[in-house]
Amino acid sequence: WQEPLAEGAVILRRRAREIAGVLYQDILAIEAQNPFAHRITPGGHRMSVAMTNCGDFGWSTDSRGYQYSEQDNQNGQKWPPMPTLFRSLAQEAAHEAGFSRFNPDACLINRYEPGAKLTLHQDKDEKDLRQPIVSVSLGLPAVFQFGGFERGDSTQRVLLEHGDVVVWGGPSRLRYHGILPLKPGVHPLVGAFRYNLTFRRAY
Ligand code: MD5
Ligand code: FE
Repeated sequence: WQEPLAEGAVILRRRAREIAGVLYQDILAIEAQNPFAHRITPGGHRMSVAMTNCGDFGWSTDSRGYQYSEQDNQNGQKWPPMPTLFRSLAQEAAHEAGFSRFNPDACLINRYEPGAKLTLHQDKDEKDLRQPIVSVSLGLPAVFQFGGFERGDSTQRVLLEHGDVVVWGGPSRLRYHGILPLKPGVHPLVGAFRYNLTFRRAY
């Protein structure tokens, strides 16, 4: 069922639950080609979230900054292709939320272990900010922080659980957001992790 969060943002609760097993196998296959890594931010901090990517472009960060690139700067290899099921899920979810022509060229895969968090930030490295972002949560639940258009604005807390899909578009595309430190636990499918797929149109 659909749960509107704010203008342009809608939660499709449990939307990916039935295909979660296949999505997880696809994640493991991507990981085998391009392992999860804790990147170092330009400010010199090691991220608590481990990341990999698939698709034509991947997002990463290093001393030079944040960017999308066709190769992983850690190993010089192209990112693994985006699995067919990833693309169709992202396109269908975007369509259901009213974005009919979404065709992602990048999928960032975040892996959270207990304690891992993502501090409040905006996603604005993509070229066309009219394109939505589709995010898919798997594994352990997390508390998502949904803020306003400035860092200091008050935030709403939303629990995101296994199989939940969120489409972030329109004015909500540029809201500040983050993930509170993950609580320890064990999920029957993925173990002691939360995974989040974020589908983007980088260029
Ligand atoms: C996550 N990931 O759960 C989130 C899901 C990231 C990230 O934030 O940058 O990897 S994507 C949440 C999102 C994206 C774009 C806009 C908004 C939220 N928003 O306006 O709130 O790992
Ligand atoms: Fe983000």
